[in-house]
Amino acid sequence: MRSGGQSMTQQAGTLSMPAGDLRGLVEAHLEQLLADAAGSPPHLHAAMRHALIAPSKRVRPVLAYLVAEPGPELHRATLDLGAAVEMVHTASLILDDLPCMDDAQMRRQRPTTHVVFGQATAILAAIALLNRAFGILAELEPVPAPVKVRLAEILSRAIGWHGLVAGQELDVNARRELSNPADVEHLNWLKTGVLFVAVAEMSAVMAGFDDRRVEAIARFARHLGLAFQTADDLIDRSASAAEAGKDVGKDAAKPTLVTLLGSENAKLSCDQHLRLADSALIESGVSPEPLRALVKKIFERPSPA
Ligand code: GRG
Repeated sequence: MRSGGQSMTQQAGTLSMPAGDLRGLVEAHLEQLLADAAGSPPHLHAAMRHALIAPSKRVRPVLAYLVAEPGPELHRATLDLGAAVEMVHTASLILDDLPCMDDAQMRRQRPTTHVVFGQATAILAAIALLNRAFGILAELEPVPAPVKVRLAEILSRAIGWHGLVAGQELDVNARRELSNPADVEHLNWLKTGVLFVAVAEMSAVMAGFDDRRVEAIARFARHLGLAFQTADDLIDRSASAAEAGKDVGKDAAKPTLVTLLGSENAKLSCDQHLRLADSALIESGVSPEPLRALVKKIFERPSPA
């Protein structure tokens, strides 16, 4: 289950950390990686920092760590991998908030990146973060080159024209015509599920899981991602902007599982996905308790950070 034949004692230090402390570790790591941007144009650097080093749950990098359960040998690489996916996620948030997309004013408890730095720099900051994510994967140590190639392939497919980008295109230009909950759930899969699955799958591959365990942890992440998006839609309807740390009510007139099924049925759908996620987690052989604690923390409160 654990990489590099590490003993429980060697693992205990980091893996027994509460998710909040692991989030602190992730944030310190993001700071370190962003130091590489020192010397880039200050306006661009500040925009990347504004978007990336901002209050966030850091669900994806924490997920990466709890799936891999790394020993000392893969500790840094697992943080790198999670940070790479966090950079992609942050890039997607910057783009999603632009006036031509969601036209959002607030994100991660701050004014959105384009509001502070202008649209041109916001777009460039997103491209720079997206680009750096693949550089980080290429530089992972001590990960063998064929494994790094597979990680890059998983990430590229997840965010590309059959993944995140496709989801955003449908969201911007086709969502309003959706009337079937299954179609909405497919959109949720593309916009949110694919990146959850990618980070879990990448982490499992890097940690050396066999195919059966990779499939099970990917299934866990798929159900978690679908539940997460529905919870996000419930927050959009019920939380205040201050609680959510971002604009809310943006989806009130759009088809979501909440607007199509009603809040109560959307909550039932969420619970069903969480049950299926838990079964897959058990099948995966990954220590369930830290991930269950993460799931509990995510779903117990409306605030994103
Ligand atoms: C290829 C970078 C890239 C983007 C292209 C713009 C775009 C396509 C996609 C946007 C997808 C998007 C914004 C999906 C929403 C996903 C979601 C649930 C966001 C909220 O995530 P949290 O709650 O946020 O994890 P924090 O701030 O806590 O990280």
